[in-house]
Amino acid sequence: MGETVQGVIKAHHIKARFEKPAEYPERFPVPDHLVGWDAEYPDYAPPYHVSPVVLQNDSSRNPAGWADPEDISLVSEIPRESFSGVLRHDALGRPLNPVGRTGMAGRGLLGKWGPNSAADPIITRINRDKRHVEMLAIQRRDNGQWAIPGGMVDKGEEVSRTLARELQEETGMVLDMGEGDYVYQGYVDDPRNTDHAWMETTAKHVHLDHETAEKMDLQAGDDARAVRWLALTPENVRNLYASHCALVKSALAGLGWGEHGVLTGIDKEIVDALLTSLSD
Ligand code: RP5
Repeated sequence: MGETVQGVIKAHHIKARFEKPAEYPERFPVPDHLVGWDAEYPDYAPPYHVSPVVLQNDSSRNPAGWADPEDISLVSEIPRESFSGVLRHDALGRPLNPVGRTGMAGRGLLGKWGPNSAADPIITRINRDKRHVEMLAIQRRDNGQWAIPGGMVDKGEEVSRTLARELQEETGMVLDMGEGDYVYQGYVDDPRNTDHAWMETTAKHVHLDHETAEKMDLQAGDDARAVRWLALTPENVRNLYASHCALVKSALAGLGWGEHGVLTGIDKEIVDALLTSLSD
């Protein structure tokens, strides 16, 4: 049996060790064999970082703030589990990253101690003239990388609502995400992750026929520098933000074909060619 998308993302945990937002200090080095919390690493001394924007939104000081209190003893419900399963905690009661060490302590740019929930709407179409699969993508303002137009789940919000809301806010596209296929629910290898705060997501996929996709008006939202139908060349897929490469591969591998599926003939050839080149 091949690896699951969950397995691929957890096995890598690369961006959470080797990338970081500009405002973070350098991450403490974490070699592959010392990632897991059970591996002895007595010299491990990651810098502590919490972003000023997170402190400004500390809900124990600012009633309108979106972030947990910096003082963890003031957090009413410290997460005990997440999509990644039952969580471990350190001696101070802080939840520990379920994949392991990241070389950074504190929450960094993330508001919640433990899992920070996002939703990722994956919208694809086939461009038969260019023989490309294309994905509706945004260019992120924070680092210029191309990404699925996902975003954070608001407090108390249903994930299906987040998927449609983020899609509309970031790209202008109005779509019922209830129709989509579930692709993934779990940990994201995000460059903002720390030992005590990390991204998790729910990803759903909708494949549109070219004509329907052409009719949609696109408009980049505030968080995006640009929005476009991005040609999914192997290079573009590999360079997507965070774990989006693994999510897109899984979405495309799940596309049905033939009598009851979404793809027929030439479309299937185009998708299969991309998946083959991505498996090299
Ligand atoms: C990634 O961050 C998720 O996969 C999602 O795409 C995104 C959500 O964060 P923001 O775009 O709101 O910064 O980990």
